[in-house]
Amino acid sequence: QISEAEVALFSVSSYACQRRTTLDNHNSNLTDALSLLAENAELNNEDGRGVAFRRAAALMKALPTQVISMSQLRGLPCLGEHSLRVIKDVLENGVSSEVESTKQSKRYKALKILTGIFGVGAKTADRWIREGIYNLEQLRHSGQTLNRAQKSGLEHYDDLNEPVTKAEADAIGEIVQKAVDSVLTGSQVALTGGFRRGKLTGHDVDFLITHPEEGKEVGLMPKVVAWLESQKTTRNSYLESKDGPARPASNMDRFERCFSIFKLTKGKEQETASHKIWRAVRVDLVVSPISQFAFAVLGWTGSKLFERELRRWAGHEKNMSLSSHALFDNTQNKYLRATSEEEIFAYLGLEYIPPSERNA
Ligand code: TTP
Ligand code: MN
Ligand code: MN
Ligand code: MN
Repeated sequence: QISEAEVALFSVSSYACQRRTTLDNHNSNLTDALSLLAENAELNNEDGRGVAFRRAAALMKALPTQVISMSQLRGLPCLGEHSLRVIKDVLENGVSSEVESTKQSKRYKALKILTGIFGVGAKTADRWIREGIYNLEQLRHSGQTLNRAQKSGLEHYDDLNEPVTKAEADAIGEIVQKAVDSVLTGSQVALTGGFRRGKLTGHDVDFLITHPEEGKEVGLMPKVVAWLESQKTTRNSYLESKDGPARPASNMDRFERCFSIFKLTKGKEQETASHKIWRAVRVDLVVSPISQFAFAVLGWTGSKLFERELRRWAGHEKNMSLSSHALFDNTQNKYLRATSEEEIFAYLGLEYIPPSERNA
């Protein structure tokens, strides 16, 4: 038994954007459990619960050592009654009974499988489950009408559920750069998302595209997509996109964006038993005007929780509104211009946190 005086105590900010969260996680047994419950809540459209579990998981990720005793958690923020119960279960029994029963549940398994299809969200999956569809086989034989993206997602299901490696992300980056160079000289491509935070694998590859001359980026996305589509005969090509190339974006933000699937030629060493010489990879492309570029880079680098916490900090602590386009100061009633992420953190009164420490 370890006495209370011997256990390490932690002092941690309640805002993830005030913490340095690297990929070096000392409590993955706890964060895996909390993340699974967060995911389950999100899959069931229980957003409040999802955020609560995400915040608890993010707090545990930020702790500098492994937690071995509940007494170490005293006074820590972000840990609600439910999260504490899950943590206690894992510390005492090695696993959380709630996590184990969730993992085994027919509904959770079906939601995971169905939302694993590109273009299928929690609402569609729920509707299918209510119609008795629990897996891909049942979906294929159900006569459900699938849109183009979903058809493509089903066709490339295994590829798209296999993690993307950094090497593959770099290869995709070269293709995107080539496409962008071909349609508008001087355009710039920046890697965002998890790979910018130093992750070694991802579920997709995220890129932000801009041009140093304001306005030149208008209409760039459809041109880039057309170029990629024209490469159908070459070894690397573009397969399908979810949002039409030039369609106005959803309510998330107003950038031209394209959630797409690329066909990436495999290196010799990666060729599989199936002798397929290419694999499908999810790629997100976003175009931003140069005046908004710093905000877009910050907004698309993530993690999702880090972004959420930045916006919460801005609103609650600074009376400012932060988006992937701009920062508005409600007190001064004006937009604050920035050309770097460092400037945005400074406006927010936050110590600069580099991408590799935004893995909340
Ligand atoms: P994701 O690509 O979903 O996540 P990720 O790159 O952190 O992790 P993964 O390895 O699983 O791909 O999103 C990256 C960032 O993009 C995320 O922090 C928030 C932002 N984002 C938006 O701003 N709008 C959107 O519609 C989406 C999907 C993401
Ligand atoms: Mn460490
Ligand atoms: Mn990503
Ligand atoms: Mn993405």
